[in-house]
Amino acid sequence: MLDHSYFSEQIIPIADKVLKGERVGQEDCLTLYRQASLPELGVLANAVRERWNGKKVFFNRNFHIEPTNICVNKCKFCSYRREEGQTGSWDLSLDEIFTIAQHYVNKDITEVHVVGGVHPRHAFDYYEKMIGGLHELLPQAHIKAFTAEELWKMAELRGTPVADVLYRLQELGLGSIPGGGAEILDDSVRAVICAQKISSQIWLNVHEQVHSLGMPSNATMLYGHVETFEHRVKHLSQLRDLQDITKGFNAFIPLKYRSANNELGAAGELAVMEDLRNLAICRIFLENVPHIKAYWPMLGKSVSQLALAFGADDLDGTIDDSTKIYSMAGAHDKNPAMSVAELANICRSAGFTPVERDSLYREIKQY
Ligand code: V47
Repeated sequence: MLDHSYFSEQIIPIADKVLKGERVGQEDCLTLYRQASLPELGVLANAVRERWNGKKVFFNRNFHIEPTNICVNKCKFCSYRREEGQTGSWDLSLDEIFTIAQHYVNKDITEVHVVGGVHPRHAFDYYEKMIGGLHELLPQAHIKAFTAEELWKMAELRGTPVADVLYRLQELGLGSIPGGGAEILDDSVRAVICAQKISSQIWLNVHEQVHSLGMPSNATMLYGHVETFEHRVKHLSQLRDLQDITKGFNAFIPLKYRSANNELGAAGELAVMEDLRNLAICRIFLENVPHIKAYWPMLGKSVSQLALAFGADDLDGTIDDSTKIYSMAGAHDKNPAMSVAELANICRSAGFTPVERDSLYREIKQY
């Protein structure tokens, strides 16, 4: 049992709950955001991470495909979207997508992550052929594709319920969906930062439907812009409630708002200390979600390594310089790629056991 004199007076009752394995409430969570010190949060987050994952840190061998940056939404935090025909826009044909995937045939990749803008016109058969074709080319790889936002708008354009879209894509090889598009699950915040996006309720509902088809998903939270601590707590609370029902979230990924080249830029960026505090609080509050991911292309390698001491147990993957979303928003690594050896070294030198995983967190190899 830990010495309670380590914690300040207002944190002791919360620390007690966490260390006994009890759930903390929304008010507790606010108190943590307002008053807990980084070392206090580190101890508590680590207790929760060790209960789930011991000393293991997971990563996988993955790459991204970003089919288009043309998007009907005009999110204020986005540095990536372009109008159709605008300089810097792209819209890959199926052949171009398969050429990228071809490069990974016979390589030991276990996951392809597909995410892009919400294109105004692509018919559903473009997405069907994309998923079917990727599955055929890379049958050993898990396909994690399309955010709830993309899927909902696909269904709207097709004129069918999103359930039909999900069912059809699953038939063709979709394995899970990524956690993007959640931003902050509060419609007043969404009205400011991503007014055209689906509502909070729809985002949650799409994930619930994904889970009911037996597919897992992830959840993100874009933090550090106009939201308050109360909004973050509301966001986390809704995720925790859904997880109680479905148990379908594999990982939670806090995404630090990056301010370069977007309209919210004036808001600046949070200090690293706040990133670590936030990550630890998310780990503590979401005690029913097995994994917390420190997404290194966004956070950078050194902060991601630090994050392992504040509740994170997953580093995403090798990436292979296949994503532009974060470098366009000002993330430092302009060509994000890491070898398995480098990932393993990051874990080991921080005192953790590196574990290569598949997309369902089954262990492939310990290093
Ligand atoms: O929803 C966009 C975020 C998300 C910025 O599931 C930004 O494993 C910060 O969801 N600053 C998409 N963030 C990416 C995503 C994701 C990433 C890694 C792993 C997984 C997973 C999912 O990127 C968007 C948005 O929240 N984003 N612009 C920006 N300027």
